[in-house]
Amino acid sequence: MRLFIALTPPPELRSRFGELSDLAQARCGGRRMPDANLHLTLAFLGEVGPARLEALVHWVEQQTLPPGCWTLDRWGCFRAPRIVWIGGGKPEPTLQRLHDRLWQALAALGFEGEPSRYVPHITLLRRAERLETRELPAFRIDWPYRQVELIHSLTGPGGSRYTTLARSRVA
Ligand code: 2AM
Repeated sequence: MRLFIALTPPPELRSRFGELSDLAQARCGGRRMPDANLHLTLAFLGEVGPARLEALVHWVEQQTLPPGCWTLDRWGCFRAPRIVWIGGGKPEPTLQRLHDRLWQALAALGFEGEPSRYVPHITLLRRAERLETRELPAFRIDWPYRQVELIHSLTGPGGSRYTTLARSRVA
């Protein structure tokens, strides 16, 4: 199973991110992510077999996060996969610590693959035709978060379908 650990936005933020997706698509073209799929990946785990899945679910369900708030105010793109995203203009130390703490624990559970540089982002468009984000309107969204989710990604012809398998505890 293809798995990742992510923060998922509350409904009111999903629709604001969706509005930004519409603006981005009008300018950049490409494939817009459905609002229901918008998320911030903290750890992409790749293919995970059933034996490790059980340990992972158990571990996620035992976690309680220090609550944090991520400020999004920046458009960005990844050129090779032609992704347009939103993220933070400033590094977010709480998010970085959460990412590091997750990967420390994941390494102890036998997972590898921590990226050398973590760029927190929410993918809005894939296969963009024009990677021109400079003239898109300025925005600022504060996203308070308290919980991570372990998510299963099933890729089909119509895109990815996400299912939450476990949630951390809320303090
Ligand atoms: P992306 O949006 O930048 O592609 C599910 O695929 C999530 O895991 C996405 O948020 C994706 O980021 C992220 N991810 C990180 N590394 C990945 C990889 N090597 N392959 C696919 N998805 C990856």
